[in-house]
Amino acid sequence: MTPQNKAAAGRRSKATDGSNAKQQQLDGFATDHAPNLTTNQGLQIPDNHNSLKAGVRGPTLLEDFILREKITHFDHERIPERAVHARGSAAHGYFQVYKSMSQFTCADFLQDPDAKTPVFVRFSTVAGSRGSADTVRDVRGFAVKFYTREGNYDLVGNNIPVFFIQDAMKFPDLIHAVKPEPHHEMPQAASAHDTFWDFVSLMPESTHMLMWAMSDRAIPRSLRMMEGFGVHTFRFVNIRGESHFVKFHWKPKLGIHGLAWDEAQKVAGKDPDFHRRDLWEAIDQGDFPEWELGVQLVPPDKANSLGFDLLDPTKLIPEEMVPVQRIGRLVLNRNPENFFAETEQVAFHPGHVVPGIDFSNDPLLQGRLFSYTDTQISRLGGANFHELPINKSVCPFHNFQRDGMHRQAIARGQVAYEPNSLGDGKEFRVDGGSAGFQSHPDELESPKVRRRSPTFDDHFTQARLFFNSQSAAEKEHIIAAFRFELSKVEVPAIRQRMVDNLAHVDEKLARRVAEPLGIGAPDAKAAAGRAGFREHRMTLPIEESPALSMADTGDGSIRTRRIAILAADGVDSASLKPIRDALEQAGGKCKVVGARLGTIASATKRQIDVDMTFANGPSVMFDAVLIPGGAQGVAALAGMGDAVHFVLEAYKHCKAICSVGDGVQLLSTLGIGANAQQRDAPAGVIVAATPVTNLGDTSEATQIAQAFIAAIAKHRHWDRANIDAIPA
Ligand code: HDE
Repeated sequence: MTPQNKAAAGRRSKATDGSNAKQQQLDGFATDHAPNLTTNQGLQIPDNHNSLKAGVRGPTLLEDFILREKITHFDHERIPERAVHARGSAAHGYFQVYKSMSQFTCADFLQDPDAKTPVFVRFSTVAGSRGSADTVRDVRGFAVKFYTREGNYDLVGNNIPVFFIQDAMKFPDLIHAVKPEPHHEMPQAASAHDTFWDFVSLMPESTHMLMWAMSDRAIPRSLRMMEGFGVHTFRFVNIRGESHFVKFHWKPKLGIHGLAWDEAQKVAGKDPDFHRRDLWEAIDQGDFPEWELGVQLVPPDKANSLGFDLLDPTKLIPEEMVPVQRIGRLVLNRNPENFFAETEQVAFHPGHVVPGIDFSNDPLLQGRLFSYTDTQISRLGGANFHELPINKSVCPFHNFQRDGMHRQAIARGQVAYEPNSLGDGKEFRVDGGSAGFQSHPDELESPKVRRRSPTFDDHFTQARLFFNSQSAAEKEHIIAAFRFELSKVEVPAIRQRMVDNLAHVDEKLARRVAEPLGIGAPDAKAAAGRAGFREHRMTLPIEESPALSMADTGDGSIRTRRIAILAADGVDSASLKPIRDALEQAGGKCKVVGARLGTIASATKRQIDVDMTFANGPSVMFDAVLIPGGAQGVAALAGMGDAVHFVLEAYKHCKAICSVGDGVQLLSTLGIGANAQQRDAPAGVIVAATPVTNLGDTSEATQIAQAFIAAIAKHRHWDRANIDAIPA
């Protein structure tokens, strides 16, 4: 057990709120380092370095069962990766409801505000392989397993509230199109290639999701800074059998933040584990990520008056039409002990529900209900994956399912069927009754058809709503993302088809996207003439939904934000220290970055530790940059290409930058500072040319630090002018 997990386990073992139920169960399976080595049969191994040979220089003997066991086990160490969502990172935690939701659902874990339900949450990218980079442009999976007292409940969602397709029938086609192309297995973990855009441009129903996928939602700054959504409409059912339609949301405490696209691509090379590391470190350092669970509730008699079909997974319910009620919180407070045993072997399934939660007839959800058990059987090697420690419910389970690969339970007795009278001498029959899970008695009487409902026909109104709701900078990012992706498409007709479709979202958007792509102007008419295009127009009571924008979200804190302090020999420690202290007090994580590890000497000959180098801690690893004063130190930085690149790149990626004393000069020289009067500094650039000695005056330093903190808390200054002119 890691020291941090040990400490967490110690805290939890005293908890009486239920939050430790899963941990206690997992502890029963944990193994620790032992002072000797044995075979899998428990036989002690005296020598783990040499195989059994016919003489020291002779051939290895087939008899060496110890060698054979070790190598055979190794040969079978790998299991198939998930067909989608292969790359993931996970953590343990708990969920706690704020107040009883009994009016709407009888789900036990949504009743008692004093109870904490253990959870395991896995985040993932969709298209890439297990070893692919974290920061690729992609949808993120957000899968939550609640270990409730009534059985496991899985909310298997994404960080985008809609999906590319409306019917499960198209899922294999969608995934085949986005995965690396089958003839040469390229590109890895990227949608920017012909087959993806060929498919989606022929499927106008994907347009709304494409708007989200081209937004900064698809390149999150951190897994801790993403929303989550159940996507489909589900049902809440209360004890009286009354039902409400429900959409689930996860709202991150830290706000919703993205990377710059250039940055995301660079991070993919500099640290492919960027998101995994960020999640691990935050939890390890006690900065537990937190989300609130939100629900949008729609009574059945209101479901048909929304202007769109609740069963259509390419539509969301604007929060301005049905507010999101925040009903509880999710806290992730413990890293897994073993990646394979937990993160890799966890098996989610949208069909894992508890009494009080039921499905809707969304045809995408209905297909998922089939897929997930099926995929686990091949991925985890048989039907007994529910017995793996991470998947086991914390409440007892029993039935007459028997045998199969890797069965763990030893079912005692003569009886493996129902009804029976031989189990414990009494007749045992489970045949109706009002206990346990009851399917909502939805009335169904319609002809069998293989058709799409006409109420699913509008493919553009909500795509437009999303675009209209974005800030100016967010709109620019979406346009740039479409341009980038389509520029990678080799067949011009596919690029053209896509911009023709976009003309139905927004003429200007389509024109701007088309401009650098070497194709004709967007042709809305041509799009309308193609197969798959639907005319239906829905009427929404709103034209913008501010809740769809990522701008200005979060609690305004800088907790866990990474700040680089660029320094070289001769740095002015009098300006560095008070600002650093203030940043760290506000929860920022500061690292001194220099040319080499070890220490540097300040202007007053103090030794300052260097935490990272320009090579191993480039600007894309940070949220903000501080350049302290000190003439000699700043002159040294100005002469280092890596340091200059660091500052320019941070500027181009719209990060907060603060420079004091002589540091100000560096920014001016690079053309990204203030004018000679220290006025008109670009957005998010804090300059204070105050003489170094005056910075010993802490109130001045505090003021500068506060301005810097406010700039970091804004996340990025996307509206910063002239970034295109910056070479980085
Ligand atoms: Fe999945 N999806 N999916 N999906 N999905 C899988 O199940 C599938 C869909 C989602 O961290 C697979 O265990 C079908 C929507 C997440 O382990 C597989 C359809 C949403 C994860 C599968 C969908 C999701 C998966 C692959 C359309 C958002 C990762 C491995 C009918 C609401 C869970 C596995 C984890 C994983 C099938 C569409 C979310 C193959 C057939 C929509 C977060 O069963």
